[in-house]
Amino acid sequence: EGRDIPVLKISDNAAKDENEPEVLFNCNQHAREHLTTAMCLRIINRYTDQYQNDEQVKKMVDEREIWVIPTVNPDGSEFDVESGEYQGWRKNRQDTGTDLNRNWGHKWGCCGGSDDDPNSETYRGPEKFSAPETAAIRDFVNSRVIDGQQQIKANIDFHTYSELVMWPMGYTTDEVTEGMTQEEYDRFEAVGTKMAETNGYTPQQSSALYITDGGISDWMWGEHKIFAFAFEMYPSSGGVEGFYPPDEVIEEETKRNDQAVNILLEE
Ligand code: NO5
Ligand code: CA
Ligand code: CA
Ligand code: ZN
Repeated sequence: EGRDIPVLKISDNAAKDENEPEVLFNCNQHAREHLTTAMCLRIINRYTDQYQNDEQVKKMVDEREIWVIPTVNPDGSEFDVESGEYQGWRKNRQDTGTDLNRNWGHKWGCCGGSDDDPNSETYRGPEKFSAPETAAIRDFVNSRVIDGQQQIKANIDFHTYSELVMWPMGYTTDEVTEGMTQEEYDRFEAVGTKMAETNGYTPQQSSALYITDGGISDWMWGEHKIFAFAFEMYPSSGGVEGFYPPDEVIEEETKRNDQAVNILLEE
């Protein structure tokens, strides 16, 4: 539907492309997962408002360049709320909708972790990057390759719900696979576990939940070697109402990830 996908940059000299590690946080690939949008807004507020007050925030703003995309799926997100009644909508708004987190180009459609039926909730689209949303973010991430070096070093893609910290690969239950050595896997597991110790989520390889192919983290790592995690936020379980917690939980459940976000920026 042509809505913009905003991307914010937070840094001490934001107008300059400095020689500092870049980190990307993105939220709301899935339309109904509104708590994640609040998560990205918290990251933005914390890394701006707390610059004077919080040593760690100041250090990371000074020594990193932080990119935040609060909504990857603005059309779907608007559709989910516009009637005044929640629609339980997951996908984008292209025809019957594409599941953006099955449309990324690493091992797209390879392994039974997505659907070729346009009516399915996990429809992968007619080809990789057929969704304007994934294509736009692909182009942005590709544009951060400078002199052959990807500037973005780490990423968290926020979802709801199940309270999980997940790492690649999603398309296979193998730990070691094409593009993932044991040493690399061990680092994902170590940092994922360390982050999970701070928010009380369960740390696991993405495929331990279920197999997904065409997911964002597999692409970030598989194509760019970006240290990419996906978080499933509050609540830990539930039905469709799990996507619509009351606004009273926003502060607590976004704050819950402050330390994990700090850890990824450090790493
Ligand atoms: C995600 C994760 C496996 C990343 C997905 O319930 S969710 O749809 N938020 N889970 O299936 O893409
Ligand atoms: Ca830079
Ligand atoms: Ca900086
Ligand atoms: Zn999701």
